[in-house]
Amino acid sequence: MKRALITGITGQDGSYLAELLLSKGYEVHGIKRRSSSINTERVDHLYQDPHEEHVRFKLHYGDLTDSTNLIRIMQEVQPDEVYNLGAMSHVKVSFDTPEYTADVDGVGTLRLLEAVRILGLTHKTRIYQASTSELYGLVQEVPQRETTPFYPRSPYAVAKLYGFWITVNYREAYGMYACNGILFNHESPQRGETFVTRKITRAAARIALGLQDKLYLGNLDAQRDWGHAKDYVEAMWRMLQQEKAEDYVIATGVTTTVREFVRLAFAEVGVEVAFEGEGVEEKGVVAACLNPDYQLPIGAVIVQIDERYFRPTEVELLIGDPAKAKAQLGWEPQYDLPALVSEMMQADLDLFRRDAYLRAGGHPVPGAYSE
Ligand code: NDP
Ligand code: GDR
Repeated sequence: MKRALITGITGQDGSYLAELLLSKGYEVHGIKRRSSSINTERVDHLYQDPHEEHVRFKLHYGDLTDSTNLIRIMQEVQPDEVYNLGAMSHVKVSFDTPEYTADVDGVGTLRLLEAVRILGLTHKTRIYQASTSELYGLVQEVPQRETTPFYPRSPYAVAKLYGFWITVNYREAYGMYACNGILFNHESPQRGETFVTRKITRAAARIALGLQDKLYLGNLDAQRDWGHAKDYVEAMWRMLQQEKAEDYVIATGVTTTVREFVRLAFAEVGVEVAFEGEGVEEKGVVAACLNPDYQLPIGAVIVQIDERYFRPTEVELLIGDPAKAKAQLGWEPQYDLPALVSEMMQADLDLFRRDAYLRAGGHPVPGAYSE
């Protein structure tokens, strides 16, 4: 039985990857951080009572800032495959916490590679590093591919640049099987609530259900190549099953503006959205047309621009070329953007229907966290 160790198992990708590896018969070990509130919600359905026999899913307390902890866990688990998904992964927040982000996302990657090397696991353990399309930053070439020069535009991306190159260096210096997956944005119903897609689908569901009036967003013109996390974790696994370790771009090859994502999400609940310059004159607002089911008045402002969500330096355009992954890994995404938006919207409508019933019954319901 193969054994895998996943950092960041409690995150979006960690939860999908754990499901995938368990379905393939792996024993899955994950590192979770100690927090004052339970942070394992995304993997609770995979929990197995450690007192039972043949347990194939195990969580260990740990942190990418703690080398001795990583070495101990690595020694205990002796994994065949390590997936380094743990990170402070929010680009905007990295401008507020640049030093911590460098420590976790940059030096954290080094700590993990060193743990493998120090323990003499160099030729046993294969390593996947969660690299990112944010490395491309300021546009140098489109579509972006493995050979496109990097130009990072945030403390997050600069930290991930270190993670990328230290992974390449350990592969070349010590003959490790270590790969970078340069993954473009990928989303799902498990996406963190403060990333733009999930922020939009949650708000669209809540507005349609009468639980919220407005959605505040930043740059609507940014363009992203959005895929589904389920497809992307499949690519991670495939990267570690090859003869030779290499780096791969994983993307759909289609780019869409944030504005268009808003339109698609609201269309799922029958709300047609018009933007400034499309019949809406007020600056910085977006209006909604009438939706008879949810009683939204024509012209009601549902999206408003808030400058606090602008970034000091922005990544305007991402569009990836996944040709290498398709040819060498046989990877093909199963989802397109409309299918992704539809799944996210249905999940958020299901999530908030309970709140709508409670409110209809006169009970208080929690407000939405709008960051
Ligand atoms: P999430 O933010 O959903 O998950 C991040 C995970 O990292 C969580 O489990 C989090 O734990 C954990 N983590 C945070 N800080 C530490 C730390 N100091 N030590 C150990 N673990 C830590 O991210 P995603 O699942 O979306 O992304 C997975 C990886 O892929 C990340 O490295 C991200 O940067 C990268 N990436 C993501 C893309 C995307 O579009 N989703 C695209 C390209 C790359 P906790 O739950 O306790 O917060
Ligand atoms: P990104 O994702 O920065 O691409 O990083 P995010 O969803 O945060 O932003 C995408 C684009 O939307 C614009 N935007 C807003 N973003 C947020 N979060 N909130 C808003 O209100 C808002 N309004 C507009 C942003 O400016 C940006 O242009 C994600 C993360 O998962 C990284 O970890 C990963 O490496 C990259 O994707 C690939």
